[in-house]
Amino acid sequence: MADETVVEAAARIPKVVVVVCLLRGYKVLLGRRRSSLGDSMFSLPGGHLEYGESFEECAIREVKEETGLDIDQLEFINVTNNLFSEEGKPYHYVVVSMRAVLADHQHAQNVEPDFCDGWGWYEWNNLPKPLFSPLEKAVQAGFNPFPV
Ligand code: IPR
Ligand code: MG
Repeated sequence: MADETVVEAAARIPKVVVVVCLLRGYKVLLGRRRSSLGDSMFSLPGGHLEYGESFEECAIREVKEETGLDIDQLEFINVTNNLFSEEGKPYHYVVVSMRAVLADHQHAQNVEPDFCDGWGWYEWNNLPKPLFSPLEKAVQAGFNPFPV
């Protein structure tokens, strides 16, 4: 398309992100996004897979960058293909979901306040609204990060 901007063209390239379900009891850690994409919506910690990273490495790095938490013993949950739009702009994300169980003494810090209002623990059966599109879609499809 002749009139397409570089930013618009980049948005049409599918991207891989790794999100992490940090579990404590029957709660999960969510933060309210500060971003042009999914602003004010509740989201799992996570972000873009960098060149050469494993899913585990990406999960550990993103959780550290965003919450200050050190996590290990990560488990792969699933991968979903997400095509959604925000204010009419289409986005295509392949979302890899991982999980890790957190001990009581570990506390999340809001390391990137420009990108997140803060982290909180939410009961899986009483999640806050609105959820960010990929998470909302997964929940609607019956996604449950807790081990059976
Ligand atoms: P980064 O890499 O900045 O943490 O990405 P993000 O959190 O803005 O995006 C990850 C979620 C996808 C689905 C937009
Ligand atoms: Mg992120």
